Amino acid sequence: MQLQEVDTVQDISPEEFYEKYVSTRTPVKLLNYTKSWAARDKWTYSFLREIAGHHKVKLHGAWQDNEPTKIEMPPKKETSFSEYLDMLEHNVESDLRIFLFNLFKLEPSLLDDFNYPPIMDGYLEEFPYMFFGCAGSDVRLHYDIDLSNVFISQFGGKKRVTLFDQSQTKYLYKLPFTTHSAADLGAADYDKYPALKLASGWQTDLLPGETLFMPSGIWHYMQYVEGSFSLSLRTLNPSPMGKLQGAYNVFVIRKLDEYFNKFYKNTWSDYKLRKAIERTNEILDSQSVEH
Ligand SMILES: O=C(O)CCC(=O)C(=O)O
Ligand SMILES: [Fe+2]
Repeated sequence: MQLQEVDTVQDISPEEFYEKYVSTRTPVKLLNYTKSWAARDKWTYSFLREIAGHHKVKLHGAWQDNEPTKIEMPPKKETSFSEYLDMLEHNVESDLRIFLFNLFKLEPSLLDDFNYPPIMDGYLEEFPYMFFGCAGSDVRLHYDIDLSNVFISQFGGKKRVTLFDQSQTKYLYKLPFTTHSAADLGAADYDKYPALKLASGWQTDLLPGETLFMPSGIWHYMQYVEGSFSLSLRTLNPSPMGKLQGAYNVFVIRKLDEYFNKFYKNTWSDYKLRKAIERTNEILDSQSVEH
């Protein structure tokens, strides 16, 4: 794999941002996106414990323990949010994560601590999601099914992000009817997934106070190097075709996958994994013939 560092910018006008990063679908780290947010300094572990520690939260385990082609993950256990935040703060090594957490439904006052920076239009303001993970946990390689653009701002500790644009899909063992890869990038098995070696993308360590812009359709793999959490704000794909494709993925492709999973169970999973490997390896073979 060839991985380059992501660009970093302090301040940027919406026009320049659009031209350089949105239209070219290039990721970039924004150091001042959260500059005016109270959350930037306020959202410490002790503050979150104080305000929301009493809530019960559902924790998910390692995605690798799921069947490789099954995307939906049932929770593994339930604890108090406070107990979980202690684990993050002390960098306890564990697979436990919380994803797509709308903490603001439980504690709406937290909504006052951030805004939607006008670097781009079209924010999906009903869905300000949070993601939490213990040191050592990871998020499998995927791109977001709705094809939205993501601004993901980091709190509490370090997260390593590996990114690939859509041109690399051919090397990434995409499972049919999903937006996920079959491969585990954290423990890449090049015997089983040799084409991964040909993929080129980006890698960066996201630190507290930094925001990563992930353009629509970009593949991302996240490693929680330290216990940490993020707030992810989304904007809709600006092009009508992109919106349509996003809606089609969510309402048609995902539904079909759920349906086949239910009725064909293992046969369906085996088929998807076989196809992911076959398709990618065919590309690999055709390339070695060309060389
Ligand atoms: O950081 C995470 O835990 C996952 C974030 C993610 O996949 C997203 O914001 O789309
Ligand atoms: Fe994602």
